[in-house]
Amino acid sequence: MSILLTSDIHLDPKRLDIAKAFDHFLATTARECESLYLLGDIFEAWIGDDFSMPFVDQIKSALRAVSDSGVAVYFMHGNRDFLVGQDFCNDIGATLLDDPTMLEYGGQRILLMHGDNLCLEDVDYLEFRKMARNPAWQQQILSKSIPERIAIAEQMRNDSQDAMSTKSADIMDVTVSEVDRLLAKHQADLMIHGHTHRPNTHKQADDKQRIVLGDWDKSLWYLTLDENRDELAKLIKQPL
Ligand code: LP5
Ligand code: MN
Repeated sequence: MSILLTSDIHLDPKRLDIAKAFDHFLATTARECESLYLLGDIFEAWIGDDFSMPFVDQIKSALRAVSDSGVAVYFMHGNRDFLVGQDFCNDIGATLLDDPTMLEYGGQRILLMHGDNLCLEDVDYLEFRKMARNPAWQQQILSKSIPERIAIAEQMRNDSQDAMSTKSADIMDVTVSEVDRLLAKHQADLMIHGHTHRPNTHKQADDKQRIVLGDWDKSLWYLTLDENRDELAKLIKQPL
């Protein structure tokens, strides 16, 4: 059976077309694999596991149905849903993954990441990341009321958009030497990540490979790994 990986779905109550496509994907394609890896930014924003609304409840039930059907579901944080916690993972029957995580499959060592940590030139973002991933900061944020958290998330999105309008496309892409360093450090053959929204397959140093997942905006993107196929990894794009 194959392994399925996807990221950057950016589920948002304002994009019901994406939510519908994801729901369909979970009810069909995702049921045919042995494990499903969600590699970050599954949600456009996540302000805490204690926030619920019908939109979120429906996604949770759809994910729960996948894990209940026997598919192993894994969740890795992205830079939008880094506040997803153990409660959410318990609710959907998923295992929370570290970034990076090593997956051994089909005789390959495959390094899974969200991808934001690879953008070493984006110094301001990495500063923000350090703050946002600090458990003490997260505790402080999660102790605030839901309306306060919504306001903070909106403020962050505005600040981020302002900041991004001044950054070059290069700064916001991965630092290739960092990819090579991590592939070597972890003795991996292949890296799979999302975040940059630049789906592609890259050759890295020492004959290693990197596959970048795409974001679910105009199309849906996922990757399948199947050891019973000539080509182990296949990046798939489908109409939304
Ligand atoms: O997400 P994307 O692709 O648009 O941009 C990222 C980087 N930006 C971010 C910031 C997030 O988008 C913020 C939104 C998170 C939503 C949910 C969190 C809610 C938790 C808290 C509330 C309960 O990740 C962007 C990168 C880009 O990718 C490419 O890699 O460049 O980085 C930035 O733009 C960061 C800025 O450079 C600097 C920081 C701006 C935020 C400042 C926060 C101020 C907090 C105010 C309230 C206390
Ligand atoms: Mn991201």
